[in-house]
Amino acid sequence: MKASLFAIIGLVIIAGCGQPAEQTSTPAKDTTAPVKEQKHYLSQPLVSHIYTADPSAHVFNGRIYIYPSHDTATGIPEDDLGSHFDMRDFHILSMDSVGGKVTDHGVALDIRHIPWAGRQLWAPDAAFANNTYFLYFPVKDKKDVFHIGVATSDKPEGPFTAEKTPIKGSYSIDPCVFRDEDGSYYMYFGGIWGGQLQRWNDNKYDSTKGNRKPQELAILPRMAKIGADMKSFSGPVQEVKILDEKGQPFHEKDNDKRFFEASWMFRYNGKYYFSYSTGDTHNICYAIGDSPYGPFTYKGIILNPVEGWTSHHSIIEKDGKWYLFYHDVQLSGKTYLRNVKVTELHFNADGSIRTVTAMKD
Ligand code: FUB
Repeated sequence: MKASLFAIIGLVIIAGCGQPAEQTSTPAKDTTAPVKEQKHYLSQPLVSHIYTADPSAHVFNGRIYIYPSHDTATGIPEDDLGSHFDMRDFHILSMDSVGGKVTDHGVALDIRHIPWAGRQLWAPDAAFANNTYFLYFPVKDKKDVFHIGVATSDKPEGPFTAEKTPIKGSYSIDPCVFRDEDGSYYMYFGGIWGGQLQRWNDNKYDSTKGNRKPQELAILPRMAKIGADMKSFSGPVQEVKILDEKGQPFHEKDNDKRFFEASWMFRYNGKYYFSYSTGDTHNICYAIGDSPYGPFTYKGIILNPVEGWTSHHSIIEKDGKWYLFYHDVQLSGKTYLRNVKVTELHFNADGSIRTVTAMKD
């Protein structure tokens, strides 16, 4: 009796905090999940009327925009390829500042309006250039191969119009688009296992290629310079080198440090910080370099494992403070029904990052 009373009170508190001004979609099955006791969590979900994951945050026009995946339960059984992540549209969230009211701007892009898409609309990112907002997204094509597409809008929250074909030369998942200080844009991308990166060697696809064995070198993320039109690559797709503190590459057995998915890039004190998820060991790690092309030297863990199998993040600066956006499964307890969160991120004097633990106990 006491437990259910707490659950109801918790649900009311969460619904009140995350109430969006422009809420447009409230699927009944997305809202009925039990809410766990609040005290163990460092942060609360930014919204609770839909499930959201993979938050890529940006500051546009002084406002924080979050480009997340929109998780839904479509009944696809769970497997190691992530088939249960069967997402079909994007909702963009925004807020004036961290702690402020969060607005859900409704459907920004639907998979039915992406001409080349088959299934599974995964983690997006966004950029602003040429007076246009660009939404970058991975989705499987009609042959079940992941590529990265782009869509445009004159507003940061969309709606977005998708290009008719994927970005030429793109593949796998989890695009992160980074603007360097000289105005150049770069895309970092890739994810192993369900993200299919293991099938791409020398930028050629081979559906028979499996995951690396423990003693083999770890698969590396990819990057490319983005062209002036923001819809193409202007340079070759190349590997992003991540090295240990002795300058050595990681092997697959180093799976608490090697790249799995969820690239992010930012600059801090003139250095380039490349961060990523280690997937099956659930860390968000970072590595530092002197150029957007790398190489990057592994430095440690930004975010310890969260509740749920996946971990994904983004990092931004707003008004002199740094923030880590991430997700866990507090609302649902189900690995494919996630909720985005944010917490402040702190740097030490030497440029290292203070590790965040999302569960308080
Ligand atoms: O949301 C689907 C996939 O799960 C993302 O692309 C990965 O980064 C992981 O979060």
